[in-house]
Amino acid sequence: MHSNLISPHGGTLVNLTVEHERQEELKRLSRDWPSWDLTPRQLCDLELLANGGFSPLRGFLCRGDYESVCENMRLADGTIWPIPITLDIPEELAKKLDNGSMLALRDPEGVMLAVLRVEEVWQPDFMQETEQTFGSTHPEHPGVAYLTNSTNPWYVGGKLECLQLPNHYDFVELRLTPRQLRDRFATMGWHRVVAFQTRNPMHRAHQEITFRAARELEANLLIHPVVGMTKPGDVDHYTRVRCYLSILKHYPRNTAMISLLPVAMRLAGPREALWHAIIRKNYGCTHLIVGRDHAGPGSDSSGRPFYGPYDAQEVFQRHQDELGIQMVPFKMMVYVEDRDEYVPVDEVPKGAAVKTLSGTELRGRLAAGRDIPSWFSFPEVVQELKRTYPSRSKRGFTIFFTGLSAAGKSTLANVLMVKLLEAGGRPVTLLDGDIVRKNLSSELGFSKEHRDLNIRRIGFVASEITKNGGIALCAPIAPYDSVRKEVRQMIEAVSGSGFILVHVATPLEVCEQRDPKGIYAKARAGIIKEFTGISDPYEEPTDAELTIDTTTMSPEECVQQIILHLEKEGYIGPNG
Ligand code: PPS
Repeated sequence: MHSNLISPHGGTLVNLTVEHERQEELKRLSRDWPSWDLTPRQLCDLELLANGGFSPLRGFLCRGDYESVCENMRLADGTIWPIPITLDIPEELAKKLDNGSMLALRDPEGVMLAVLRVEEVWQPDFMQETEQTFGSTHPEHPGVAYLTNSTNPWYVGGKLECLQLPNHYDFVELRLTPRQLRDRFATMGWHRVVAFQTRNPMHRAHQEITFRAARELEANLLIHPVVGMTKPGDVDHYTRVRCYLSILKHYPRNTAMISLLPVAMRLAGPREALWHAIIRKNYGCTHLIVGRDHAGPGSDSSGRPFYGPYDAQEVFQRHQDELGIQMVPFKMMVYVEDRDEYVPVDEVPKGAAVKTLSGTELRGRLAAGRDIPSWFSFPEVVQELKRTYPSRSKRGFTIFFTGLSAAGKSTLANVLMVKLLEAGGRPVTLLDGDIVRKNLSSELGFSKEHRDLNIRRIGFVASEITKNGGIALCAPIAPYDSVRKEVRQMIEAVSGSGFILVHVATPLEVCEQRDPKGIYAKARAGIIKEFTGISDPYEEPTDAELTIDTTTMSPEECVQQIILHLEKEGYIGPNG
């Protein structure tokens, strides 16, 4: 144990907020400066830079520090720092900036939060960054996916002067800054504080870990959940915070507290564990609990984990002395039935029956409206989760028809809509290809770019409907696989599952023969260009939940297949 090496409550804390007078000056001067509206992730990074959570950083990384961090997990001066904190901007803005330029950083409402004194603008090598930071270039790794799909191509580095922290209106009293948390610990006389990092609801296993850690170290406990950005598809932070607050009642009075951490996770596993440690030290903690697969994204779709279960612990161990905060390692906890107790997997008595319940299983039980066992969680937590995740028969969903023109998409969608309305219980919205093109996408043509944009718009509307408990029926041609998958992801992110792709696979010859609008004839004659199936591609889906050929079946028969599928998957009950 090196506890006496650690000064309680953290070390030097950077504070980037400037005095009132300077703030007024910056506001005046900013009229002549370019400005940038921060993305959600950049807002999180800015908040932790501004409040000192990212001490010793004083701004977004410049190239030398960036490359050194990616390669060696250290700033150029050798200080340990494992995650690149960079400000990505589009080329158009990058071209306006030079060493010495000032860039106003604003929130989505246009409020100026900070000013960046530009030192360097450059185009990073994302491939190299993903390899070095995540040890992976797998597109299913959420950190890799973010860097590849959602990051602007230029980075701008420099020091920051901050005017104010980003505004938050939720759980305000629980959002303590590093300074406030350190002061609180000092006031309460908490000298040893063990932090528990989480992006999930806490159940009995987690509570046992925190109990054990606090007991063994004779320390107080800080539940320090991430409420910035976590893995897409995670339980939203509103629900989680309500769960944490209810769990807090199960700890002895004045031994544990909760504060929210507005960090944007990268899910970089071992590197992220070190980063979490530095952040927790800055927030005044002396210890951090590191469990199984800390800050890892789990496994890819073929079941291969991105990181070994205890990689993060090993890396932490190697750097512990220079981090200035200690790790409290935990093996996976399992429930031992005979003892009605959670124990680390390596402490299970020989032959004892153990139980675990995976996240996937938990989601499955909630979706099916089944019970969550009391050995797994607390009734208050289960109740909160059930409120947020009602069973599938009460959730929204999207049925996305795809297929050639005249394949029968609109007919099936219309019949299905009527059947669902007949059954009642949820609002139904039909987003038919033709109707969408008359309203939402009236300015678009049929290039790949415009078709993709059209489908993204439909996907966006459908995801809003699904999120709010409605049924969206979409019926565009949607000829391209990648954008269909994008829409699937968008909708699955808001509803767990809730996306049903129906391939209306009526063959081209039949569609052309039907030709109700005479449109195939025009396409053959070259009057209509880029016509799907004739002069433009249609990529057959390989991920459709249902494939229906309308050549020989009546619309009612086809729709019956869909209804049976919905019943089987629990989206509708026998009575609708
Ligand atoms: S897409 O590819 O999903 O954006 O297409 P979508 O929005 O479904 O629009 C297809 C309807 O527009 C008519 N139309 C064409 N379709 C395909 N290719 C070309 N070039 C084209 N030009 C006009 C066509 O009638 C489609 O209607 P449906 O209802 O599918 O028959």
